[in-house]
Amino acid sequence: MTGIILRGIGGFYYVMDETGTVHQLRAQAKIRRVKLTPLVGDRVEFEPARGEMDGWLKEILPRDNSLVRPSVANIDLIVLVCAAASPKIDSLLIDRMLISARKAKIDAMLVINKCDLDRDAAEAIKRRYRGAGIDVMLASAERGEGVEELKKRLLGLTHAFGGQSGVGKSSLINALYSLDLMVGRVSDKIERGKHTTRRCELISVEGGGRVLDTPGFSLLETDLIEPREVSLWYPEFFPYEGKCRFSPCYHAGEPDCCVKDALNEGKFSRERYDSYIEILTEMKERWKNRYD
Ligand SMILES: Nc1nc2c(ncn2[C@@H]2O[C@H](COP(=O)(O)OP(=O)(O)OP(=O)(O)O)[C@@H](O)[C@H]2O)c(=O)[nH]1
Ligand SMILES: [Mg+2]
Ligand SMILES: [Zn+2]
Repeated sequence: MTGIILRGIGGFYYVMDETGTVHQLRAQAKIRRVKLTPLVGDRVEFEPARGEMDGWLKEILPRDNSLVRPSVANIDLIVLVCAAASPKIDSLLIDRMLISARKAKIDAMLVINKCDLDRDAAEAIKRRYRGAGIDVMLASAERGEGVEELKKRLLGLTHAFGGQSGVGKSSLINALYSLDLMVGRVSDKIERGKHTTRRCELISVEGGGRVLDTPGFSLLETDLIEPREVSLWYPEFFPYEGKCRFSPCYHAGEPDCCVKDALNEGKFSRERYDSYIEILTEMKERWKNRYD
């Protein structure tokens, strides 16, 4: 039989077949041997439980795509979530997630939640991503703002929510689909989420789509990228690529650099440029040491 993994806990995988029945399965030694970790969203072949006999997950079918963080497979869209305030946005984390999604050929969008707390901050975040090649939407899960519009955008898609802990991923999913997922508090002093959601869980929703709530995270290692290719992950630079005096140009202070000129003319946000420089610097270092 074939099905799709909804979640995995304590060595068991919960797999839904075509009729909607959910099976509890263990992974066969063969899968464990090839060190291929089954992911939520994986399409699999399995042998259902019979009487006293356990059910077994036998084969992971080829993936359309997969991500490490959140760890999921076969999604149509990743909904990156940040908060206008509390917790403060970790822009570099969002930019790293954008690169990971683009590399995995997964469509990404950004939802700026908690607009009710600080509308100006939300608008400032939105401006930062103009030209970044993604849809950006403002929302408040608390007030229901932006929820209907977001729901339309997500209709029929298998979509995963990802981002820092405490930004309101589970709250948004609850508001979108009238669910009752567990929601945590943001601690007052350090303004950090409490890692309320502990595992990925795929849920079927009205309209034929599926939503995946995922645990918040704050660290993300970007895959090694050759330094001269880092700029390819910043769509803001595309109109200027190849027009600088030097080739390749890292757009990091070389003379007659069209990207730097465009930055100074305000064609895209300085914060995005700063995040580019930060990732570029990291990649130069890692590239140099790549055989160590
Ligand atoms: N003011 C305000 N608070 C919100 C909003 N959305 C969520 N919250 C609050 O933010 C806190 C964290 O929400 P969660 O939905 O648990 O956040 P999460 O992103 O799922 O966090 P993890 O599961 O830890 O990754 C809760 O106290 C929510 O009530 C919003 O739009 N406005
Ligand atoms: Mg959550
Ligand atoms: Zn340049």
